[in-house]
Amino acid sequence: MACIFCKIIKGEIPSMKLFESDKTFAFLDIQPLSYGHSLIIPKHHGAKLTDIPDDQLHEILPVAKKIAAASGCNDYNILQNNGRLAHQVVDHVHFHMIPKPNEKEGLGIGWPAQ
Ligand code: IU
Repeated sequence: MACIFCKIIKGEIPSMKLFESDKTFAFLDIQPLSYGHSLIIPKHHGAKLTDIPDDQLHEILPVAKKIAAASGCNDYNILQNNGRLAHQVVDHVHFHMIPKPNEKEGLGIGWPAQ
């Protein structure tokens, strides 16, 4: 299995894990666009959204909401790059949660602005 995100799920490659269930895995992005930039992924391997069964996607947004809330982050983007023209680089479906820190207050308690 050459997929790097499958290796992260299995623990063969270390990650800063934020959440795990039988269907879903979340970890900090290795090249964050902002402090707390996280990736929420289905464990089911598939390059594109159409490759993932619907029942494997149900937890994605609730987990993204939980991670954002736990970090005290109220302003954030959730995005999913699907396909090369949409700037997808890693061929395992993933959703970005990208915090938009408030310049004065940062992300909330314990999460400084960058
Ligand atoms: P994209 O949506 O496929 O363009 O984004 C891939 C993301 O995966 C990007 O933000 C990378 O920094 C991130 N990433 C990672 O967190 N860990 C890795 O080992 C690899 C990529 I490869």
